[in-house]
Amino acid sequence: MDTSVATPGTGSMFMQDHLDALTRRDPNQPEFLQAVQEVIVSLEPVLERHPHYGQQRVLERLLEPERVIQFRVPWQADDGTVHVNRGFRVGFNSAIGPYKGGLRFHPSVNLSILKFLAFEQIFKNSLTGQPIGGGKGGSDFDPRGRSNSEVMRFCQSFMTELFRHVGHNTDVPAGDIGVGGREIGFLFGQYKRITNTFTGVLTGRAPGWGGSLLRPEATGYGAVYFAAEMAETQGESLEGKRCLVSGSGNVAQYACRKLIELGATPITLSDSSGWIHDPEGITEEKLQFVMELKNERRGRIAEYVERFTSATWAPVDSAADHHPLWCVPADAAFPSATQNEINDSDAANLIEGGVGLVSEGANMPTTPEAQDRLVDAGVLLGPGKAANAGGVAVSALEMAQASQRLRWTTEEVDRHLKRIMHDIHAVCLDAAGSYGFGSDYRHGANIAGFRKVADAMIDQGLV
Ligand code: NDP
Ligand code: 2IT
Repeated sequence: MDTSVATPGTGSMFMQDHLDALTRRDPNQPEFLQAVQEVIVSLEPVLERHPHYGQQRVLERLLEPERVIQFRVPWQADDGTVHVNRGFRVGFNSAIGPYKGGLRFHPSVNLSILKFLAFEQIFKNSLTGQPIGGGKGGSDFDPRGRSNSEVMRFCQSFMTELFRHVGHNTDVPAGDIGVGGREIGFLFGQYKRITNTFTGVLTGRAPGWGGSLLRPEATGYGAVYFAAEMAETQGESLEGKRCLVSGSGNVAQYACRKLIELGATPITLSDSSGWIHDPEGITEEKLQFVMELKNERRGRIAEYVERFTSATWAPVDSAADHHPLWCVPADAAFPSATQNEINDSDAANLIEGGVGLVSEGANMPTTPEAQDRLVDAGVLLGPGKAANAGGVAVSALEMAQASQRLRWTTEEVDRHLKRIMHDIHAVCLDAAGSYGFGSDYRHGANIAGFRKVADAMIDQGLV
């Protein structure tokens, strides 16, 4: 199907043409279309001011992944039963570096979700200022309730196909939902065995075998550093702020830790079964319990209230039009679970509850309508592409350390992370301001991320 648009040009009609063409081509990829729409609305003034982007059809080229790999992942459970899952890797854009982005293991994984994540990763990685392209991958495998041996066999089978498509100079995966240190270990072991090489092909490795210190912490810490930067524009800090955090995995845990360190008070956490509210605050001691519960015992957040009686737990009603976590009165919110977890009703509840700042630890956690509502109400909204870029930024630092065969100290990595988050914040505001979007971080992130990649694509010709 020819999906090219009539004449390269600019304007809302031109942007709508792009979306219509994309919708005709991929009608069953709602998450991908949503992610593209969010970016496209920012680019109109950019294409107007720089007509060569249109003449070179940069947008059409950018919207099509360079490559999409799908493969079968057969594996055997402990009880002897045979299972078959789908594996994917999307290499979306390599204009500024090797594909870089996480692997997600979750039953909901499909091509639409991975294309949205890989597409966003292009802009996020560009914003970090590091030489990394955009990619993402994963599987519809559900690690929940599976033994370590089952997870190992699954990871080995997954890598037995993936190995031929990745490499430290080609494509460097890392973790995302359902993929943490345990899975990275199993994946790395199999890659090393098959290829007879010990390289920096995956990030998020343990510090004892090539990982960077502070990589596990980086996404959550970075989202809080970004929030602190946003607060500072109002002459404020995070100290004393009551904070809503969703999720209870990697990003949520380390967002909580940094909030506590900075004198703020996280008061909620969640998982896909329910959520907890601890009005007395989640302290470092309580967080240690959550980390042991989620990372070692792989239990449910409901257990929190058995241990800490100051808190309440409630189940999630997936049919409800809002999530009660976002109704709790607070000053700031850190959505750190999954995409579209804040809808328009949730946004109204956040505003009603006094939230003045939202820093997106998750990828695309806020629906477009909810984003508009928040921004229109004057809430500072740090988009995931910018606010959660700390994770991939420290992954790129891990790549640098692997190339140097050196390990930096925690302090050194943290200094880089803080500087990178500071720079991303500044670049977003600068780009938003220069293209007429005031201080709207969403447009700033899209524009600054886009320009660097677009220029690189033009420099490298039609490839
Ligand atoms: P984890 O697997 O460590 O934790 C995910 C958490 O979110 C769990 O509490 C999980 O609950 C919950 N969750 C996942 N899917 C859903 C769902 N469909 N509905 C409700 N709750 C859900 O993942 P991470 O913390 O690494 O990732 C969280 C978010 O942050 C994702 O959007 C990811 O893309 C993003 N991100 C992660 C980075 C990283 O470095 N890890 C970097 C940048 C962004 P349950 O256990 O019940 O499934
Ligand atoms: O969404 C993300 O940025 C990640 N899951 C981390 C990617 C990485 O390569 O560290």
